[in-house]
Formats: sequence, structure tokens, C-alpha cells
Amino acid sequence: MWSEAYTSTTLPLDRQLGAGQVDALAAAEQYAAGECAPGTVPTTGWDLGEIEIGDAPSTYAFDTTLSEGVFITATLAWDRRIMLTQDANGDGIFDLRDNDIMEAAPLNNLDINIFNSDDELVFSSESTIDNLEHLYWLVPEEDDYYLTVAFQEQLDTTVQEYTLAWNVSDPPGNLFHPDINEDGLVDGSDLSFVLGNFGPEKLYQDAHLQILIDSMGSTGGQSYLVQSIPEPSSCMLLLVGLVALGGLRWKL
Ligand SMILES: [Ca+2]
Ligand SMILES: [Ca+2]
Ligand SMILES: [Ca+2]
Ligand SMILES: [Ca+2]
Repeated sequence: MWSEAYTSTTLPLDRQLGAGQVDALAAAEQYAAGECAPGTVPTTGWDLGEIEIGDAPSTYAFDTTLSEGVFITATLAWDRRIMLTQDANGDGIFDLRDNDIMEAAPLNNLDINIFNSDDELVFSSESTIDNLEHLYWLVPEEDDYYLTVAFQEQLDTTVQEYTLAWNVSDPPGNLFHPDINEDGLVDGSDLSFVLGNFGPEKLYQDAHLQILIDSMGSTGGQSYLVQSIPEPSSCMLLLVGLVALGGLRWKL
């Protein structure tokens, strides 16, 4: 699907699709993992839930011990209420030609927190101004972790519906073995193969070339993890869909 932002030099983000790129397969896998109520949850899942001001935070505890080096991704989103405050013809509908006015309610403030098995806060996403929280966190040591959704500050309704999506994943990237032809020596033949498939959209980029140059003359027995940039779009796409399904509450 092409985004109008893709061909425009003056529109940075698409009005519907944001960055204009989504990993639809990852979003489908995230959605297929299913809705989970607070409590013990699998390492991939989501919840359309609600929390009332004064409630204890909603807790989502992973059903397995997480290894050092994996990543926790979590995204939390909730609606902003929009009110029609000036309605010239009184039809309850926003009419541009009548100069009707819509105003946004202030945003309740929800946060995501991550705790370890000693109930110590180890990471969080705690924006004070957005109706979105997102975190991507490298687990520093093996432990049993849990996420919470906290109703931090009430600025609108006393009950706030939200959507939380999470997953636990291996480090991004792939393993690169510099002795490409597997003849037991990293040399010019490996280098020429990399250079022949080098560049944007090609098999090898700067990181591969650097590893190969650093390994020249070695037996090339080692593999290296080549990092790629994390992509939060699957959680984001899911949340956009779920918030829409949950029903935007337009108070007219
Ligand atoms: Ca639910
Ligand atoms: Ca109107
Ligand atoms: Ca917040
Ligand atoms: Ca070789």
C-alpha cells in the first residue's frame, strides 16, 4: 500500500498510516497471540483493559523467566475525548462551513512500568503529555519480570480504557560469518563476494564490510551479530486498530 507521504516532499507523515510503512506480518502475529487479562501472561499478547483512578496498577507477569539479552517491547495507548463545544445549527455534527468548534478534553496520564522479581522498578515509559507510552528494553539479567499499567494522574474521566501490547524478542539483527566460502580463511575471495553484493537494499552493508576487514587473514571461525534498527511499528499498528475497535468516544 502506497502512502501519500511516500511521494510527497512536504508531507512528512501520512495522515492515516504515520510513517507510511508497517510490518503487517509482525502485526498479525502480535494480534494472533490473543487478548490476555491482567495476571500471568505469555511473552506475546495484548489487552484491551480499563483502570480506575485509585486502583492498584494492572499487572501483567510473564509466564516464563526471561533470559539476559532479550528485549521487552511494550506499547500502551488510550483515547482522547473530543467535544463539540460550538455547534451553530445544533445538529450535533461538526460543520466546517458553520465554523463549529471542537475541543479536546485533557489527557489522563497512564504509564508503563517494568519490575523485577524483587518488585524493584527497573524500567518505565512515563511521558506526562501523550496518550501513548512505548518502551523497548534490553533485559540486563535473567529474572522473572512483570509489566504494570498505572493510572498516574486523572485529568479527565475517572475510568480510563486502554490498550496494551507487548512481546519479548531476541536481539534484532543476524549472524554474519566472514569466511563466506567456508575455505577456512578470510581473504580476498570473501571480500570480493561482499563487495559484489554491497550497498543499500543489498545483502551486505557497512557493518558486514567492517567485520570482514577486521577479520582478514583469520580462519573466520567466529560469527558476529549484525544489529539492525528496532522497528516498533507492529505494536503501533495493532494499537491503532484496537483503539478503533474499542470505539472512540466522541462526546457530542
Ligand atoms: Ca481485556
Ligand atoms: Ca453543526
Ligand atoms: Ca504517561
Ligand atoms: Ca574464505
